[in-house]
Amino acid sequence: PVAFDWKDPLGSNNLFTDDELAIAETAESYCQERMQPRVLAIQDAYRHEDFDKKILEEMGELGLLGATIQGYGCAGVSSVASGLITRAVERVDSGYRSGYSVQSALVMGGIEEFGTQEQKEKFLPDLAKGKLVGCFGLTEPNHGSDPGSMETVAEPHPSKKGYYTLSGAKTWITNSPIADVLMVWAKLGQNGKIRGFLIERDQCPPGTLETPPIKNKNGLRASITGMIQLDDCPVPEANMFPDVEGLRGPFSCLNSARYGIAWGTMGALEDAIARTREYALERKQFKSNPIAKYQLVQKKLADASTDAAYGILAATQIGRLKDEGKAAPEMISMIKRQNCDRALVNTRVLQEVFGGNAVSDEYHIGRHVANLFVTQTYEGQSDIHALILGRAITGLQAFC
Ligand code: TGC
Ligand code: FAD
Repeated sequence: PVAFDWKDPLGSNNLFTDDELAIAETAESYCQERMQPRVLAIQDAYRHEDFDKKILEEMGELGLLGATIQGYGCAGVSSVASGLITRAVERVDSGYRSGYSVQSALVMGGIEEFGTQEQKEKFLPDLAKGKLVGCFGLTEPNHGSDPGSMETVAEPHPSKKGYYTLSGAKTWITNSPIADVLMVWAKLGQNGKIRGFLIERDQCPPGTLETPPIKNKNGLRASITGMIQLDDCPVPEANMFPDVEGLRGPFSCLNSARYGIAWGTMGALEDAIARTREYALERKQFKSNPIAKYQLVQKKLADASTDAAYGILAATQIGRLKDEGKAAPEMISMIKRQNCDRALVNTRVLQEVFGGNAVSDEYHIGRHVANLFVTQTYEGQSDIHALILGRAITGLQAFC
């Protein structure tokens, strides 16, 4: 009989091409050999909320940033290969995956899809190298799940021809305190249509752009998060996306990022499974039995492995459809919601296997649980994705 591999329960590796497996190997080696020795550093990052910007440069050197983009120094790989990279990064920490996703899927992906030729040539090569850091500003203090009600406004500049001024506030923005290029979505004062702008920090006059960090988070602490405060910030019209208006712009960027999260969360869950298995085999209670021998512990591992294996198969399927232009946004909502929910529920249950040690961050399981709560919340909270699916199933809108 074929041997069962607990690390790949449903044999998903058989679905990947040789190129995809080679890219996964590069990403896993980087993450395990160069990130993993920094585990204590990661815990330092987690304890001290310190994001190591150099990680983006290192990923850039390996060609992992914006990897699906053709040209501009990007690797031009399949969506499944990019999913495998994302899974490798989040196996280490969701915060690093967050920094990587924002750079690759939201910022680079958005510029590739909606940018002018000049914008692509100006920004993509340095974003691909990690020399420029990007962020994506959609959420506002009063408008999270409902970004269509945003208040940030772009008005024609009163004195500078060919310029807009942007005013308003974005919050909970990954990478904003360290971003060089800020993709901000704002409503045009003239007609209320949402447009995308690329703000260059070094071009902003003093006092027009502030990006204070949001400190004391209880999840995603290895990622840097902040606000974007705009006070009549001048932005050239040449930095506006020319042809896309309305929510289709930001939501198209989100399709790729949500797809990536569906992969990434499976990496975090797989790491939680591996750590729990190892702990349960070593920890003995009652007549020197490893706790892994007990049925209730085995069921927790069986449930988690099943959800991880199913989640990877679903993400692979959507990746293939995406490259063929056959992935509906609702399919992405389905895997984003399911994989984030199952990763969170299972890691929370696996946490129990560690007993009191689960409370120590040195066992990593609590870090994954706290991080995975955030993944279930951003890029559309799970209940919002349920409503997106409910609307597609019934034809009835339940948001308001
Ligand atoms: P709705 O009427 O549904 O749509 C408005 C327009 O947008 C189009 N559209 C899409 N286009 C492409 N892809 C999609 N997935 C799309 N979804 C909608 C739609 O066709 C329509 O176009 P048009 O041309 O007819 O105007 O808009 P609504 O206001 O009713 O939306 C409701 C809802 C709930 C679906 C939506 O607002 C939503 O998804 N809310 C969740 C908000 C969200 O996801 N925010 C994410 C912020 S970014 C972030 O969290 C980054 S974290 C990254 C990290 O750190 O890893
Ligand atoms: P709310 O919209 O206030 O929702 C609160 C609760 O109410 C949720 O459970 C929601 O599901 C529920 N709810 C809302 N409306 C309905 C309804 N109609 N029916 C049923 N339930 C409803 N945003 C960015 O733009 N860029 C980023 O880079 C970014 N990074 C982030 C990083 C972190 C660490 C975090 C925590 C958030 C980040 N976000 C970012 C913001 C994130 O996308 C929002 O937090 C998310 O979209 C939810 O919005 P909200 O927090 O305003 O919650």
